[in-house]
Amino acid sequence: MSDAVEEVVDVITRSSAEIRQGLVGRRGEVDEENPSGETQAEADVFADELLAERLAAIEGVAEYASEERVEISQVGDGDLYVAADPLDGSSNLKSNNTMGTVFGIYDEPLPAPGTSLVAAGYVLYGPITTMAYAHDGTVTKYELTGGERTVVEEDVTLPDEPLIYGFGGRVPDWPADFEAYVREIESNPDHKLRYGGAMIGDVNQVLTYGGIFAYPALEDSPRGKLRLQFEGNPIGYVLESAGGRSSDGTRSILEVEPDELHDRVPVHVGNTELIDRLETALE
Ligand code: FDP
Repeated sequence: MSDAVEEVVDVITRSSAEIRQGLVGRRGEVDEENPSGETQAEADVFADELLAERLAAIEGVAEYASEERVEISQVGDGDLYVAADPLDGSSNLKSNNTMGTVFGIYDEPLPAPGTSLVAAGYVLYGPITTMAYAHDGTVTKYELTGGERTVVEEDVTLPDEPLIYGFGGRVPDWPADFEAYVREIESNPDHKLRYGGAMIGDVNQVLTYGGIFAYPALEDSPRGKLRLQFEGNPIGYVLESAGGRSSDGTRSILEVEPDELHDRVPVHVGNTELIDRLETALE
């Protein structure tokens, strides 16, 4: 791993302690929308500004882009391009449930396809703060404390027997073929529903127990809800590095060519067998 990539991950590690602490007193909304038209929380803005400032100071970083800002910030002349969702699942602030920080480190100017990711990962603000980090085809899980990372598991792979399923979007808005697939998944008595409304929390359950998470195409939103650069690609990269699959419904999310920075993409990630079946169901 290059020194600059390592530095980006170190900065996110250190910043996560402040982002977590910064949630206190910032659970309200600001009078602004993000580029996808969602109301921003005070903590969204705080986390974005913190990461922008810290990542811009790294010599190897050329661009910083996030779900919370319209434009790409040109921050230097390095060869790394960082995209982040500084606070994924921030609608969970009000109820004090799990949230995360998602990041992708690309070697091409943004917007870029997931095939140009050199590393990606996420921080999970659960009862403890953890990180799942993928690079060079492997995933490592860490516990984060005092700005430091401690390895808890190396070469993380998805368990062979899938246990968990969780699907976003309102059921009446699901296309009929997707709904039929879901009914088949839930008819298996070995499968259990887990859905918390923050992608990172739900994906982390899948990485831990095996299974599938999806935020699918919806009847009136054929590209679903989640953003390709900031959510779909990094999560696809992590799950594929852990031996699973990602799909936009027909192919790996990492192969989707972006048109615009804030493009959305249907997200399906999990055990290979379940994603293969999903693609067959959506054909
Ligand atoms: P949020 O709007 O709270 O930031 O990033 C979007 C996201 O959360 C994901 O984390 C989550 O999976 C999804 O939206 C939840 O959407 P629904 O409320 O439609 O279930």
